[in-house]
Amino acid sequence: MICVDQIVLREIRLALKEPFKISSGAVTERRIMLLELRDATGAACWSECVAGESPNYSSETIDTAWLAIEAYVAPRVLGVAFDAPGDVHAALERDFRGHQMAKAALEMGIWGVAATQAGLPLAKFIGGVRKKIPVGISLGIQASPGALADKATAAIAEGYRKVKIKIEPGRDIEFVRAARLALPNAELMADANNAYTLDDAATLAQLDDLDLMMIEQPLAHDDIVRHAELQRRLKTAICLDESITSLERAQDMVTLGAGRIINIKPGRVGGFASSLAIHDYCEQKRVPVWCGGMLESGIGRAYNVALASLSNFTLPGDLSPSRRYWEQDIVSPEWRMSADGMMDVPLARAGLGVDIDLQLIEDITVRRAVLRPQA
Ligand code: OSB
Ligand code: MG
Repeated sequence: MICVDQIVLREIRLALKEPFKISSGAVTERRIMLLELRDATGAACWSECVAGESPNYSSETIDTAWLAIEAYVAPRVLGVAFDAPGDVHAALERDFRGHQMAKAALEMGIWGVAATQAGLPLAKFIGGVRKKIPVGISLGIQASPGALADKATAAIAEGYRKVKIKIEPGRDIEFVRAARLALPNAELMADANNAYTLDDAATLAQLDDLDLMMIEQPLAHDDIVRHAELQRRLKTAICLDESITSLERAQDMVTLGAGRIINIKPGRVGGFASSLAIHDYCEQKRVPVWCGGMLESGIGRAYNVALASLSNFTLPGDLSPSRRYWEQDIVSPEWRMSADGMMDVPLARAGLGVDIDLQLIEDITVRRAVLRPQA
């Protein structure tokens, strides 16, 4: 049984080493919401909300998520006894639409608390089978094809097992081609973050000659049907990211042939129970999945790494090591990648498997709230 009796919300500021630009916007400094959950038995765990500063990825932002957690998510959890963490998702979905990232932040924290309570590493607790995970890098939109080719070449030299290239109209075919010419054998893919419409099908079909593993979310953020039409016109596999917000949307993708691969981000689908359900469904349908990233701190990374240890996470995830994003991460040890592009799943201790740098977090906290059960 698990019963959360206190949640501390924090907003921290963490500057990225370099700006990250996608088709719908750029970010230079992350505003990150952290949660510290305490169970009535004293077990505690941290979690992270992946909502960004502006609503360019999904409709959520850190500010909407803060409000949603304070006003709607936390009251459904605080002082409520759950038999198992797998029960929390349904309780948060009942008569409560949307706000997946807000819900996920708390739901995942409860999985973390439960793993800690059970004395198991989070990966083991959720049924993970991998000891290490293949790592890919997501490269933001660069100034020129040559600059992109240099970054991609450096990433492969560092050991990354996949390079994802952000594209947008006007910065697509020539950019990806430059990377392909520089790296004839590398695993490359493109991510458009909704920058195209079906009218661009002929442009996107030019990517078919560049031997990509997949093209991620070319069309609208909530579209399935048009992706199915586009997939019929492309040889390259479509991978959906933004459109998959639940198990049902994953089923729709498979049923309609709207894509052949899913990028699972637990924050986007409402947490771990939903991620596990999508994972299991995809495994049964022989649809490979991989773990996406939202420029998480080391706390969010712990959850993603645990999730990516499940059996059907067969493709490299967007799970770059701490050093790629931050001068100093808020956990220790920091997340590292080996020279052959693998990240160890922490299996030696219960819970997240990393220590939280509370002093650093205190120093960069700009807002804080303590939530307790209503009297
Ligand atoms: O579409 O996968 C995406 C970051 C912010 C918003 C959307 C996306 C991304 C990434 C970053 O690609 C991947 C990472 O965390 O390294
Ligand atoms: Mg994406």
